[in-house]
Amino acid sequence: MKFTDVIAETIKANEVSCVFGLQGGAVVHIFDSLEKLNVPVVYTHHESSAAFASASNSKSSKGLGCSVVTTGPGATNTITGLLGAWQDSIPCLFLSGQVRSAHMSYGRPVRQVGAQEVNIVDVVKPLTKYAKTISSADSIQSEINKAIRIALSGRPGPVWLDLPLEYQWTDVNFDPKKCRKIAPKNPKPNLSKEMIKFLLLLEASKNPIFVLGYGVILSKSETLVRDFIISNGLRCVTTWTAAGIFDSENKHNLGIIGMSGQAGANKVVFNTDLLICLGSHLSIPHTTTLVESYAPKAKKIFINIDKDQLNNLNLDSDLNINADLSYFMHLIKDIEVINKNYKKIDTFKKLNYKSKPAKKELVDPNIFFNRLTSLTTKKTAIVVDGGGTALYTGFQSSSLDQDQVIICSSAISSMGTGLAETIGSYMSKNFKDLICIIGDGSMLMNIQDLQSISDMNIPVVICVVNNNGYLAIRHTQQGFLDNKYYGTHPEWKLGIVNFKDAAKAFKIKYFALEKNSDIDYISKKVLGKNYPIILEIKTPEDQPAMFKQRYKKNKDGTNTPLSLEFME
Ligand SMILES: Cc1ncc(C[n+]2csc(CCOP(=O)(O)OP(=O)(O)O)c2C)c(N)n1
Ligand SMILES: [Mg+2]
Repeated sequence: MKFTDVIAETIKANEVSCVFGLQGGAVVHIFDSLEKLNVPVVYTHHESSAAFASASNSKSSKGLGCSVVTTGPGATNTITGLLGAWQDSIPCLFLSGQVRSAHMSYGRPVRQVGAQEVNIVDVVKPLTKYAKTISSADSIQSEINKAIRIALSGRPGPVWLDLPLEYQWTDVNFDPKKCRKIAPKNPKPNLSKEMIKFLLLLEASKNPIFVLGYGVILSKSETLVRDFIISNGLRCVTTWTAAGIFDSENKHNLGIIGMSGQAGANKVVFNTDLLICLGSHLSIPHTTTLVESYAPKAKKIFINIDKDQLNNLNLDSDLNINADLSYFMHLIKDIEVINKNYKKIDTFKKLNYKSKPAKKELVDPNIFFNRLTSLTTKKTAIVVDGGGTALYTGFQSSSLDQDQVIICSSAISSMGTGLAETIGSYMSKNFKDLICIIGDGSMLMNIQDLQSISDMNIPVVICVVNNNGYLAIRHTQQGFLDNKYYGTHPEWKLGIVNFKDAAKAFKIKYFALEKNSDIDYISKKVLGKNYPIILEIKTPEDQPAMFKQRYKKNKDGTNTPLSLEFME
């Protein structure tokens, strides 16, 4: 069988719901084989979009993501998306076309040999679990199987295979038995010692709080975790992207923690005597840099599949359990937890949302987004772009139903991810409706993705928060640089497009929301449609986030950061 047909057969056998990529001389054979086999392929207008879309597709389909890109700049254009997949632990297979082996610079003291050639494997190695240039055509089946197994096993993450051109049309042996769906391989360690300590800590705690991280979703343990917490009358908080595990309104769920999280949920963490972190290592964006004083009254337990991560926690830990979370949950699922009291802690939940329009004449993005998301159907994916207001509003104001997903490349928090992530999530076919929230500045960073959204007629409401440029950065310039808004405002050398004109250029329907009193009417008008809509939200140029970490002003003019207990 042709080498690239083996690749296509393996991608199909692994139930990849869509491949994202962009053409080039070094990948035409791969795309041809995929198309021949009717594997869904979306051709994006930038390789960075292909990478973001494939990671989002993996998150939304709970399966393997896949990108195909050409040699040289095609490959390097994926790096930010690759970094996102690496840091968010998303299993993605990246395939790059390469020049012929004889024209590769690898191992030679030169910068380039072949046309548009780069030794991509050395570039991506630090951001992948496995990266290899194929060096014999016949090894393709075993290499691709190995790469997929590594991507899915342990703490998931991206893998990369680089495919020299001359192999791509070679005929290779094909064994249908070897071309199959690869299952992750995770050990089931003996945890008897750890379990005793876990049970003692749990028993001694008056008000244990479970912190649900993205590992709960990656290990497909949502139901086990939910059932355990509900049946034992326990309470949890979630990290940003784990927010869809419970309804926002569910009494067992006390909200989203972290710097762009909610005030009440953060207060919960500071008032418990035990934190049980499931699939979260409590990264700095969740704790702030004040790690020594984070949740000082609480003993801390971390259950994580990644041993290296457990050995490099930012916080002091009382118990580390190195295991696959679904295995751990099976071990504890029949335990009965008694005598817990959440009377005081439950009162903090009401601090999670405050609706107070900052300026009457324009729209408060928090009131808008809370209302819009509360009107959505169950099968909605909420895509939160990584820049500025979108990030804060998306997490602080979303009203979520259980099993809705919040898609966000939260670890990299990169501007301009949202549109591509919308495309990736849509192609999972798991969501009927999509909402994307994105800043005006971030939208311009990857505006080419509107062409794909328009061509594919994706049923998404793209909520563009217009505050005339980069508000998040203006806040910093205001505080530290005497209001000199270089590069963050149209009067300071940062132009912003007219979104109504842009929508027209991409043949997408456009609405504007200009005042709070229209929120209900416009929200109902844009939801539930079977085509894309750009909804421009006109917000004040100085709209503050609903909650922020606070700083204490010192007499000498310096600021001291306060812990998230005092977020407001
Ligand atoms: C790729 C990338 N470059 C730079 C930044 C730094 N950054 C964070 S927020 C922001 C401004 C985002 O502007 P916009 O999308 O309009 O959101 P706003 O802050 O105005 O709400 C910038 C430049 C980033 N997060 N990602
Ligand atoms: Mg902006």
